[in-house]
Amino acid sequence: MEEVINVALAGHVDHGKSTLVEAITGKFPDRKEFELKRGMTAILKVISFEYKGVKVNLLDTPGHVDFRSAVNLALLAADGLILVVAADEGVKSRTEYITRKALRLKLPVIVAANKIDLPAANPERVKRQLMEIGLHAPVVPISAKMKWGIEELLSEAIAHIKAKREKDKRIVVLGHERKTGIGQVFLLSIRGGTIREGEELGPVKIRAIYDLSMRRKGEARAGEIVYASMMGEVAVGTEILADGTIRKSEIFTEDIYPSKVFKLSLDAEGLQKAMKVLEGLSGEIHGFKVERIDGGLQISVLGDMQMKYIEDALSEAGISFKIVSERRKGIVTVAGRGEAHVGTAHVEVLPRTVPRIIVTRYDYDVTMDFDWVTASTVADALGIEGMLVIIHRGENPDDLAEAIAKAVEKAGLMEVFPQGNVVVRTPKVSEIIKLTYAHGGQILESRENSLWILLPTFELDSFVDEVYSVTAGKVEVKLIVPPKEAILGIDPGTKHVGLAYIQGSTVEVWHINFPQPLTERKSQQAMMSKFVRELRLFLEGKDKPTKVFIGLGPGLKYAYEAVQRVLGDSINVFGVDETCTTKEALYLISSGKILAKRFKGIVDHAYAAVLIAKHRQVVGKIMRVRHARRKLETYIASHSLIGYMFKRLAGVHTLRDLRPGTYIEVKDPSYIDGKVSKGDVFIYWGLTKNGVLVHTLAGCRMVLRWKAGVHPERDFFKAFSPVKPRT
Ligand SMILES: Nc1nc2c(ncn2[C@@H]2O[C@H](COP(=O)(O)OP(=O)(O)OP(=O)(O)O)[C@@H](O)[C@H]2O)c(=O)[nH]1
Ligand SMILES: [Mg+2]
Repeated sequence: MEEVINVALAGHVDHGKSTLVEAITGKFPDRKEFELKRGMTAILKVISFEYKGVKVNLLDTPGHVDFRSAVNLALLAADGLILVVAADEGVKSRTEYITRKALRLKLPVIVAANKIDLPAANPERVKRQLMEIGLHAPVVPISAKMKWGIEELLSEAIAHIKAKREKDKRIVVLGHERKTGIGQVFLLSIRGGTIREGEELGPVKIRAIYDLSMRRKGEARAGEIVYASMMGEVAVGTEILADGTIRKSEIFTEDIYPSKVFKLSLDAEGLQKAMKVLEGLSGEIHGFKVERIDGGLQISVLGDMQMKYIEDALSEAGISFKIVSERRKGIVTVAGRGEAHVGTAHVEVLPRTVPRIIVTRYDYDVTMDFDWVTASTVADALGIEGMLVIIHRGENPDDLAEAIAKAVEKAGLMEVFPQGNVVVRTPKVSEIIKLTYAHGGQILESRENSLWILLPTFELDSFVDEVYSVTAGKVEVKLIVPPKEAILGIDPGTKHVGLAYIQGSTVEVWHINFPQPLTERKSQQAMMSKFVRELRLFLEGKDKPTKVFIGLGPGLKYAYEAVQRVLGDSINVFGVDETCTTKEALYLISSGKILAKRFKGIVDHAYAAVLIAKHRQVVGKIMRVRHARRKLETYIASHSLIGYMFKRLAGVHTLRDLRPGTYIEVKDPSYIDGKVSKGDVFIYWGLTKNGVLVHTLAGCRMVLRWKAGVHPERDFFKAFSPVKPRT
């Protein structure tokens, strides 16, 4: 049989993937009206051609973020990737996203630096930018439009991308569509094993197999992508394994949670038709959800562009509808724009629709957009994702945290819906599958009589109720608490690096001192060896971390490199910006709450890592966050690993006795203007004209204002009690 290789084409929107397909095969792949109208690919397409005796399946993917699930799918079915980067624009957010995924999957990558016919094209810069994010791959300068460099690109691809045939049977469901005269067919990528007509594959049975030109064939082997008509249903993104079990591939489901909800009003007839259309669409675009509501439909989508696709499809089917409301959900973004100056810091936050925070730091030597780095304590505490934080200036982490919180508050934002895991064991599996989809859930794995399901937590209650009712109680339902992950936190300086290893409720920290700064050219290699050696030592005998959080410090790129050298490049690395965590960690350590092996150069990001790990359990609902800063501090205080304990400090009854730096606990919040609660603890620094200057335990400086009529001297000890940490 001839050799088949599957090559995914992916990259940022408009960087020229589809034009490249045309340059290679002579056929422009976009066909849908939506696609042609907007010049944008929306659905995954497989285009086959022969090159030097090898059959190549090209998987053209959309670049727009709302259709990202198609990229995830293509990577699942690919032996390698041609990463298309417009050389005039360089590496953009989607380029980095795809690069990260490909590195994780260890896919061979060839970079097509496209549009070199444009004067601004700079393929060298593309190469450099990709190297900075860890991709060392051949870069072939091309112009898809002028058909330059196509031959070079193909021979490079054939040389590097080899057919990967898995031993065990594995079939990935890439999509489904209707074909005239046949009905529904599924697009299947056979990654391992062989399938034959008449065969039962888990929940489905294969009726007929067709090649991509719809020619009937009796069987399909590993490496092929074919259509199949089947009895039964199986969702896009599902993998079917040798023993008939099915699972939702993690790489397909991750990061495609709906973020926006539209309500449509429709009449009864329109509603029937719309449901049919939407069912069909689930084979083309993924990640959206539909629910019937009073008077119409509620559609959750990944973003506006996906909604446009749905609207177009409904209109084309002659269905009239009206959008009556739209709101954000799930992945949340900052609604507006906020800017704040605090002390040394000047930050800006901007809305962003991708589910991550991008932190750009102009004042460090690392100036790329940290698309691969993504988290911040601030965002965790407030449950915001999808904001862009631009730090223009700010050496002091406290100032930065305060400024970010202020800017976020100005911008107005919402909270996140988390997901929960459930295992349901019952013979009535198909009923449960229906229920799962009706509740916006996903099947992660299914085995005989049990299903492992991922559900939005706010659906859990009603889901479980309905599970009991459809199974008449003959069911076992288990909620799963995610395993205790091991997390590595790194605070990357250039002369001192802090390390934290967190697993469950134990935290261990370590500190590396470099005799010469990491930035010093001459000694860099020796310092890096020291870094790698000590990191290895630190991790010895521990479980391998599943996530690494690196602070956005000046030594970031060295830390990243050391992590890759010790843990490999498939590890998930996140960046944490510097917030109120230093003092927090110091506090925990000084009160013996963290097992410190050495004290100097304490690991501030350890704490951020703890918060971020916890974030996944945060329960939230749509709301505007008011008092962002206070919320942040409360969050930090209430989510601290062990919690703060204070007891009364005896012998302090007058302001003269109250030394700056003393902890004070709010006794009666009614004296204070603003939202503090009884029991909140601050660090006292003095009185201001109309309030009390304090630091929060998280290290943020603030003034607690008195309510009108309060007499500071007389009322201070009615409002606060001096306390000291209980050790
Ligand atoms: N000058 C120049 N323009 C190009 C080249 N390749 C593509 N383009 C143009 O870039 C635009 C986008 O091209 P597409 O091929 O649709 O880009 P895409 O990456 O498939 O876009 P999405 O599918 O939406 O992500 C079109 O206007 C193309 O004509 C090139 O080599 N040179
Ligand atoms: Mg395209």
